[in-house]
Amino acid sequence: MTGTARFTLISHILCPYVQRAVITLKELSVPYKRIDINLADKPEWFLALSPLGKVPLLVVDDETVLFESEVICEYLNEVNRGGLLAEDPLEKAEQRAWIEFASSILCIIVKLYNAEDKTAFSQLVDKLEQMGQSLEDNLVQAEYFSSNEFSLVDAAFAPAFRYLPLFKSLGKIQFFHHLPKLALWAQYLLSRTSVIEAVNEHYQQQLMAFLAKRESYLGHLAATAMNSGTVPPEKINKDKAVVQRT
Ligand SMILES: N[C@@H](CCC(=O)N[C@@H](CS)C(=O)NCC(=O)O)C(=O)O
Repeated sequence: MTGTARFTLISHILCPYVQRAVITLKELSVPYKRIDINLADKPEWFLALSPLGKVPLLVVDDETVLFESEVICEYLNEVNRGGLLAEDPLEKAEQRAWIEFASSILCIIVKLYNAEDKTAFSQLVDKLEQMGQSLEDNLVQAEYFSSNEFSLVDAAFAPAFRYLPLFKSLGKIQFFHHLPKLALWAQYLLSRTSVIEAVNEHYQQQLMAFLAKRESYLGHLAATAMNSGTVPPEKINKDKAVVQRT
C-alpha cells in the first residue's frame, strides 16, 4: 500500500459501516485516501489485511490496519482531539451503548434485504418500529442525538437513516412517522454535509441495482420498480431531506 495520505480507508460503495468512518473523517477534516473494493470478489491483498474479510479497514501510515467501524471512528476522534465523544466516562459509556444500538438497527436492515416474503418483511419492520420507539423515548429535543452538537452517535445512526427514503418508496412504509423527535433527528442527519458526502452521487441508483438482484421480497420490489420506472433513480437521487425548524 502506497500513498501520501496518513490514512487509507478500504471501502465499499454501499457499506453503511464505511459511511460511519467517512462521516467521522469529514467531520474532523482529516485527509484520507479511499479505495473501494468489490465485496463479491474480494482481492487477495484485502483478504490478507482484513481479519474478518470485512470493510471498513483503516490503514494508518501504510502500516497498521484497524478494523471495525466504531474502533476506527473512536481512534480518529481521539488522535485528532475531535470531541465527538463525551469526556465523562458514564456519558461516554451511554454513547457507546447507543452506537451498539445503531449497529443492531443495521443488522435488521440487512435482514430486511433478505426477507423472503411480505410476512417476514413486515415482522422486521415492526421490530424496527419498536427500536424507533426506544430511540424516541431517549432522544432529547435537539438537533442531534443528545444535544445540538454532532457526535459519533450521530455518525453511527446516519447511514441507517439513509435507507429510509428508498425503503419508504419501495415498500410504501411510513417509517417512524409517529415518532416526531426521531423523524426530525433523521432529517437533520440526512441534511448534514458530512453525511451527504459520505456516499457518491450515484448511491441511490447503485443501491437500487444491488437490491434488485436479490432473491427476496425487497429485491422483488426493487426490480419491479426499476423495470416499471415507477421509482426513477433520478427522482430518488434528488430526494434529499429538508429540515424545517419550528
Ligand atoms: N462490525 C463491522 C461490520 C462491517 C461489515 O459488516 N461490513 C460488510 C459490508 S457493509 C462486509 O464487509 N461484508 C463482507 C462479508 O461479510 O463478507 C464494522 O462495524 O465495521
